[in-house]
Amino acid sequence: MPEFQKIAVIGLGYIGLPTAALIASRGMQVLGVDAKEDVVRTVAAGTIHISEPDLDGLVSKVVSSGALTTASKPQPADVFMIAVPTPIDASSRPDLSMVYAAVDSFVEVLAPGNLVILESTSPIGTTEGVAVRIAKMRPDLHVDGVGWENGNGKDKGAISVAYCPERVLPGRILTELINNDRCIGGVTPASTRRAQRFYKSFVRGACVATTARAAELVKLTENAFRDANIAFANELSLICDRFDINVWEVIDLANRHPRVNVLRPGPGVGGHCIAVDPWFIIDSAPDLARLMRTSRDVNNDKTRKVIEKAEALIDDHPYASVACCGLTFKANIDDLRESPAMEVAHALAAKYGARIKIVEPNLRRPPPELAEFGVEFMTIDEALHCCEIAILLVDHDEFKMIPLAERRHLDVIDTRGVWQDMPVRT
Ligand code: SAJ
Repeated sequence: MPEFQKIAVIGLGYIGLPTAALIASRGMQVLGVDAKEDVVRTVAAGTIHISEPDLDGLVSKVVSSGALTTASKPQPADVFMIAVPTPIDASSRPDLSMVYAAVDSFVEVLAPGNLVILESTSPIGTTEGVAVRIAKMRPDLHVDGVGWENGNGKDKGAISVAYCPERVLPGRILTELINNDRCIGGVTPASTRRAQRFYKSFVRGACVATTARAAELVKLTENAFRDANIAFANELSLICDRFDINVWEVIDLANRHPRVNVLRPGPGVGGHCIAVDPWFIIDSAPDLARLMRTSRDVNNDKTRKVIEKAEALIDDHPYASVACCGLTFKANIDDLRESPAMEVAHALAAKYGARIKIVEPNLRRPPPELAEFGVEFMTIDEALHCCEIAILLVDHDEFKMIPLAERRHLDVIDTRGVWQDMPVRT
């Protein structure tokens, strides 16, 4: 009999839902669990509540075949996979309440031999904390790695606990879920091996074994590394600005060096990962994580600098209409989470009201927090027609296609280097 037949995925968000659908398509029986009733209903109907290429077809298929069902509470299963958000609170400290709530939701239905996997981005030590929490709440069970009498895989009935971070890029989630390498860290080597066997049943990439604590730090390292590299690019853009040098040209030329790869400056760093995850390291080692802390500050500060620069330009042209081009946190998606473009548009809308026009080809209507300032939502063609200033905030394909002749009349702040063929302010 296969070792893993019934899988419960707790959290049907950007990671949980694609993972649940993928596992269901590999012949396992999956129960998708979410605390939000509307999410449970949407998925149960074979539809999706997030936008991700090819996900709608896959979910519809596995729901209609019966391989994926949904519920608001977990039921007994062989594997419990936790994929819930781990945000930061108002003081930039990790908020793990949803992880603990997920554990508490299935702890009563855990049975000997079950495998518990945490996929949510988590501070070092969280997976061990999950194992200890389960052991405390279910003293009748053996939890691998907790207590001297357990561990090392000797007890076949032990609960295994492991960490395996997701690393997929929004927009490429299904492809990357299958093909990316995974790092898998159990609270003991035996737990690692069990989790490895599970992932190998649906992942084509390598499933590399490590410890739970190392796996937690690997995930945080990836995003903190990217944050620091973007901070370098953002800092460079400010230096170039001061000396009136084109930063895009500098980066292009520097990157011709075989060992240099400067990333692209922007209006700041957005999304639910890169702007958040470094805090998980900074919070646990504030005295050591100096570069990571500075990188966060540099990237946040870049957004404020863009706002100041836009205000100066708009104040110089008191009768001009201003197009804010793009609101999402990166190109060609509809996701506004932690978006620096949104922060810039919000500050300008609050100050200049109806003079601000919003162009966002990936949304059907302006977000309510902008609409309240009386800003107009329009297409790029309308904005080219009626605006004298453009603040380019996201490098959407629709903007890249506008030829110089159609935007020559505009005064531009190009935060993404899309319209480089005209005088550029970054
Ligand atoms: N950005 C720049 N300049 C760049 C690259 C990105 O300003 O050169 C900005 C983007 O505009 C955006 C932010 O950074 O605002 C983040 O975008 P991203 O494409 O770098 O990353 P995410 O947040 O979509 O996904 C990241 C990925 N992590 C890494 O590339 C190390 C992804 O693989 C992770 O799975 C994901 O975080 C996650 O869930 O943690």
